[in-house]
Amino acid sequence: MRIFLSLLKNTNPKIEYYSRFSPSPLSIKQFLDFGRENACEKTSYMFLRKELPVRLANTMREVNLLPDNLLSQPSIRLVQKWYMQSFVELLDYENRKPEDPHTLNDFLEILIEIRNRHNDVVPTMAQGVIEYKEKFGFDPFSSSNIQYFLDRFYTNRISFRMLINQHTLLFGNDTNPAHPKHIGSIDPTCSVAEVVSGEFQNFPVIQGRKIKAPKKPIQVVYVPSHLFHMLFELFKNSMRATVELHENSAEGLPPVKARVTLGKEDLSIKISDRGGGVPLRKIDRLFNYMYSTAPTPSLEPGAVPLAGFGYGLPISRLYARYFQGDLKLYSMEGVGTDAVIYLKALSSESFERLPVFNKSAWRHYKTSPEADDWSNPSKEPRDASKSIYKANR
Ligand code: W6P
Repeated sequence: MRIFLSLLKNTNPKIEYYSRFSPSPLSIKQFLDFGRENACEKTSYMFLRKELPVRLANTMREVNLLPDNLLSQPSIRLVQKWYMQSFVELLDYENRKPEDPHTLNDFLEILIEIRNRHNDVVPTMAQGVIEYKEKFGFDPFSSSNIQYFLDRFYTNRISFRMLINQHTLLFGNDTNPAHPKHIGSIDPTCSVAEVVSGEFQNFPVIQGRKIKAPKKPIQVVYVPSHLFHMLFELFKNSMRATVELHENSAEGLPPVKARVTLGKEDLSIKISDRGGGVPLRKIDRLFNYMYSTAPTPSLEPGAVPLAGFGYGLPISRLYARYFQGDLKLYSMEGVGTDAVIYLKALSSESFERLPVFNKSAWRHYKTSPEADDWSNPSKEPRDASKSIYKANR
């Protein structure tokens, strides 16, 4: 039965073929240069008709390594079906010449269809994790596996949508008249403080409060929607903590402060709150997918969890890491939390950070956890079967 299942999983030779290629990471500078210098639709087409199937196949092979208990959940099956359909649709273009009159337009249309098909991947996967947790409970091993997988899977998705968006924005009809300077989804002079103060002054808690704008504007070549996603999430968390701690205090609410700095390597954005902080032990949980997906009995059948389900922080961190940055929390319990977004200052250094399906990734799923090699706080005698002195393997 087991052999049969694994055969079934890998029957598609095209997935096998494309998954043998590693994705080709692009830097923001490359995205920009390509979009600027009288961008060539044919070149973009020739690149994407190979690169998109490569990225899809890499991630599909990895989905297949998930434990059967998780793979068999209906939501996960549905997501798998979407990926397979999009993959097959792209294969249509393997032999279609860009010179043929309909190729480029058909390709544009199919990209938009694919993007729409995958709109709900994140909440649907979240639903799958809930289904799994309800049936099999929470255990550290599956939690760390799911964490590893979803970080890679969602990064792949971010990158996939980045590629599609660049192509459709540059060559489709949906050019954005509000932002004529933007190259696709990239703002070559993204003013960070403007995104911070401009967008978030409308928050009720922050209105009329200090958002210190830096004297000289700090700019970066970046995707404003990614930056907005991260900042929105951090402000939301800071303000929630602030309001919850100070609800009944006479002094009112302590401000949420933002600070932006530019160094040689890093552009850093710090959001500081006085919301009481989070104990160190609980910080990791804020980024944990399995921990953050609370089973909700009130969810109607077929309905899908929405925002506020706790995927905001881990996915914001993926956005930061996608272009070689990071997102970190520094909290002091009893006081408050500093959240820092790190971005690469130079667009030539912000290469896409992409998951690669290889032996080393495979090993993550297929090797069982070893005994912990750090002491356990419990005073119980340790499990003798795991002792090196019992049996030297
Ligand atoms: C908190 C918890 C948190 C998460 C992320 C960002 C800011 C904050 N503040 O208390």
